[in-house]
Amino acid sequence: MNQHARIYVAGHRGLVGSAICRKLRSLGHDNISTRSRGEVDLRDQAAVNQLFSELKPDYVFMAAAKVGGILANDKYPAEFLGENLQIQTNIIEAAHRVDTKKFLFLGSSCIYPKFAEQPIREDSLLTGALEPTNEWYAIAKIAGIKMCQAYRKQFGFNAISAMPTNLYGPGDNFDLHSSHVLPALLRKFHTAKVEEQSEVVVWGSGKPRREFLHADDLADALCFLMDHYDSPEIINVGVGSDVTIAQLAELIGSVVGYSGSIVFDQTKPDGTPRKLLDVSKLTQLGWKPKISLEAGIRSTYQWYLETVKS
Ligand code: GFB
Repeated sequence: MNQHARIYVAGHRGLVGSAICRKLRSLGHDNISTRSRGEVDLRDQAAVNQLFSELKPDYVFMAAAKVGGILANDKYPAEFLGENLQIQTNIIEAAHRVDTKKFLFLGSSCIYPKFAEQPIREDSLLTGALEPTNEWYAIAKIAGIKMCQAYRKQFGFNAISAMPTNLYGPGDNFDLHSSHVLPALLRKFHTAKVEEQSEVVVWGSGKPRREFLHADDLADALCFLMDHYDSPEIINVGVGSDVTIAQLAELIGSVVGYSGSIVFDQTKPDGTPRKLLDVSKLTQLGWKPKISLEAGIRSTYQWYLETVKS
């Protein structure tokens, strides 16, 4: 991507989109376009076509999606399936129509089978049943991958698909009902410390393992892939190691400075037991993450204190 290339970042207000914009600006890109939800409804094909005929982007980062944690996925299956299908189908078609040079689609590690062999290789896709709590979102994301492959096969459209592991960072959603585990626990531990509560409730058994990638590392990887990856095959983006939810809770407790106890609410779902990505394909291309989990949690907590609380 040259520095004056026309770049459209879909979903720029979200965790991933905002990180991509920060990264692109830091690399000196000066022609980045974004649109808020109020300006363009990405579920509306006519509005999306109109936007693309105005912008005619050379590069598109497709980070717009309906996302959420384990309970939100389970509670709103229609939106997680339907809205994601609409948004991604509209954007892929519109980008193809205006001859976008390169298109990057973002999937998720939940596209892989619930009991995939660990660490999960890219070729595990569609080899087994999905985790029921997020199968709706996963099916939409699998359809997005297939759309990219279909447009490449039929029209020569240069679309690539990256599969990030669980993400966190500044700009995350801290709402306790719809968020992912890491921001939820930061908020719960912070509240417990400030209100001097004797315990923090963590959902599930604490035994599931998750891999966490900072959004700034993801954005760095995505810019790298735009420049160095051209293949219909999906590519994993992760850190290559994981922790149990109980270990994550301990770590967050120590970063926040909370000294009470942790209790597990086993009436809440665990979800997939483990989803550690095999990142050897990306590592071989020459990319590695830079932000450790502890440093990333510290800076995200700082952001939470400065932004959300104020
Ligand atoms: O991050 P999370 O909501 O989603 O939950 P998934 C991860 C694990 O943390 C689960 C536990 O075992 C949760 O039960 N957990 C413990 C909590 N305490 C909490 C809490 O307070 N809030 C939340 N949210 N979880 C998501 C999918 O699955 O992974 C998405 O739902 C997406 O579709 C994302 O694919 C990558 O990791 O289970």
